[in-house]
Amino acid sequence: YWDVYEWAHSMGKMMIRVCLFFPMPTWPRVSDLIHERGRSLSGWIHLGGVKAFLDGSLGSSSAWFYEPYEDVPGDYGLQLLDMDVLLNATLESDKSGLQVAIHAIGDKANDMLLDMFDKVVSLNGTKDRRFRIEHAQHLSPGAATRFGEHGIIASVQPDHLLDDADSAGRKIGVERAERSSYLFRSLLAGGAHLAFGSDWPVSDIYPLQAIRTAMSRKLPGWEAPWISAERLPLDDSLKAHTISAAYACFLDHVLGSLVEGKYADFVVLPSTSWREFADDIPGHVLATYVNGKQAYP
Ligand SMILES: *[C@@H]1O[C@H](CO)[C@@H](O)[C@H](O)[C@H]1NC(C)=O
Ligand SMILES: *[C@H]1O[C@H](CO)[C@@H](O)[C@H](O)[C@H]1NC(C)=O
Repeated sequence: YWDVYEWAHSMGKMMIRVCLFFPMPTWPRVSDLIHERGRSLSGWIHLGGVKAFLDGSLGSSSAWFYEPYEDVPGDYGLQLLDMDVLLNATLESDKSGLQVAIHAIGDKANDMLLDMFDKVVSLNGTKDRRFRIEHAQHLSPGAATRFGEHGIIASVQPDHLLDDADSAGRKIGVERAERSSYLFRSLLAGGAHLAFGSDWPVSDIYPLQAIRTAMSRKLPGWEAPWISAERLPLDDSLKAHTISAAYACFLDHVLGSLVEGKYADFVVLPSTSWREFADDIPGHVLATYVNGKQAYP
């Protein structure tokens, strides 16, 4: 779709910045495009890298686990790619300078990726790669700290928690669900780069709601949080949705914080203090500025 975005940009219609990831098998074409045009086609359109899927989702019982689903006996989920094929494509993409993002939801899928990343580093040395694991939703004991070893990005979507909090116990058992699910705080403590996103249109696109979910881990109407120890304070949630999300796209030099030299992309909140904001996260912003210009309302 990059040419569609370019068309929108040429018509002066772009109001959001995009960082595009392409299907992993197309890596030679993405690599050629970047060598020809550079990583930024404009201030609005950035070429990120390549993306692959190692497993499915919890909701469809296709996330890849060590232990079977409680509600589908004998079913461990789906492994969508052969690990040797994935290692080969990752090494090739990585050597050509592309950032690699791979979807993993189940604990086994996440461990297999962490093992594969270890291999890439041992075969091709350390460099600033910013490997991304998309979702990193269920982690085996100890996996959270392995993200930190190679500065891997846990690209997570707090609002998916709202879809799973109620059903995870039925799908994988309460004990497994509670020790493995959406371990945001453990990931940060283990040195992972924690980047928030929405996964829109699968989930709601609204960032303030994602921040609220990461802080409260409560479904509407719930009294108690789901896995209370993994709730994040405001500061960490804000960073995950701003500077760390920019870092996860190699765009933290131009986005993600309000400092001289970066784009003036920001919102005006109705709260009068951070304390007030944290106590009662507003349902709306007063205004949105993009590139220094008011874009909303
Ligand atoms: C990947 O596979 C291709 C085709 O089999 C091979 O030519 C290439 O050397 C492999 N690359 C790596 C990094 O192993
Ligand atoms: C990465 O591995 C390839 C062999 O697969 C080798 O040719 C290349 O020099 C390695 N790069 C680094 C930075 O180690």
